[in-house]
Amino acid sequence: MTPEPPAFDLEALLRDERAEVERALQRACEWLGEELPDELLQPARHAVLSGGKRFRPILCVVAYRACGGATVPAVYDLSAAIELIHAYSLMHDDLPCMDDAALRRGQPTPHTLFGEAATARAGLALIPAASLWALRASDALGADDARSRKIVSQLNRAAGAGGMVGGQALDLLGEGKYLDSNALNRLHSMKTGALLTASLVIGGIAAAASDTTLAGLESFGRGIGLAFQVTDDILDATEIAADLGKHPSDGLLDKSTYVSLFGLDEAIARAREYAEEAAAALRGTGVDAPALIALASYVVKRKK
Ligand code: GRG
Repeated sequence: MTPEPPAFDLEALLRDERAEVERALQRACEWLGEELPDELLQPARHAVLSGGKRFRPILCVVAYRACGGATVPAVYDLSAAIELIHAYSLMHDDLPCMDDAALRRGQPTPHTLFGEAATARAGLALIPAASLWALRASDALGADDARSRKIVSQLNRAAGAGGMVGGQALDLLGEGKYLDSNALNRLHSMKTGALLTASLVIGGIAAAASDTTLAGLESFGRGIGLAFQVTDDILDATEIAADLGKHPSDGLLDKSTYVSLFGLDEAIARAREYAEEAAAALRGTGVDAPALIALASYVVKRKK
C-alpha cells in the first residue's frame, strides 16, 4: 500500500514566509527613508509595517519557487514591491473620501494618526517606489530587460485603471446600488483579483517560467481572487470588527456583497468552488505545486 504523503504544513509555510517578507519590507522602508521626508515616511512606514497577512508577497515567492526559482533575498524584495502597492491602496481606501475607516489590522489607520493630507501624499509616494523597488529586485535576480519590463508592466497593469484603481472606482460608484453576480465578479476581479493574480505571474516571470505556466498561474489567480473576495464578504458579515481588525463593514457602507446577494450558505459554497476551480486550473497546466494548492485552501479557511 502506498503511504499517504505527509500533509502540507501550511502554518509553517505562512510563518516562515511572513518572517522573510517582513525583513524585506524593512529593507524597502529603509530605502524609502533615504529620499522621503519624515512627514511622509511616518505614514508610509505605518502602512507598510503594520502587519497583515502578507498574502500577495507570499503568493509571489511561492509561485517563483514552484517555477523552479532558487530562494534568494532578492525574490522577497520583489514580493515586497507588490506589498507597497497593496499598502498604498489600503491607506487611500481608508481615507475619509473613500471608506472613512478608523481601524485596519487592529490598529488605527494612518490618516487618524498622521492626518489626511500626509497620508494621501505618502500613499502616492509608494506607487512609483513600488516600480523602482521591483526593478532593483529584478536586476538583483539577474532578469534581463525584457523580463524586468514584463514584471513592472504586470505590476502597473494590475494596479491601474484596468485593475485595482478601476475596480475601486466601480466599488465606489456601486455604493447604495444593487449589483448582480456578474457585476460583483467584474468589480472584485479588478479590485482584488488583479493584484493577487499579478503576484503569482510576477513570481513566475522572475523564475523565467514558460508562457503555458504563466497562463496556468493566471487562471489559478483568477479563481483564488474570487474565492478571496467571497471569503472577505463572509468574514465581514460574520466576524465582529475587533476580531477582524477593521471597521466599518461593507454592510455599513451600503455595498452589495456576495453574502447580501446569495446568503451565507451559498456564499460559503461558492468560495470553496472558486478555490477548487483554481487548484484544478493549476493542476491542468502541470505545475506541481502543493504549496500553491495549500494557499488556495487557506484563502477560504482564513479567519481574517
Ligand atoms: C482612484 C478610484 C481610485 C482608487 C484608488 C484606493 C484604491 C485606488 C484602491 C483600493 C482597492 C482596495 C482597497 C483593494 C484591496 C481589497 C482587499 C481585499 C483588501 C484586504 O486585503 P488583505 O485581506 O489585507 O490581504 P491584509 O491586511 O491582510 O494585508
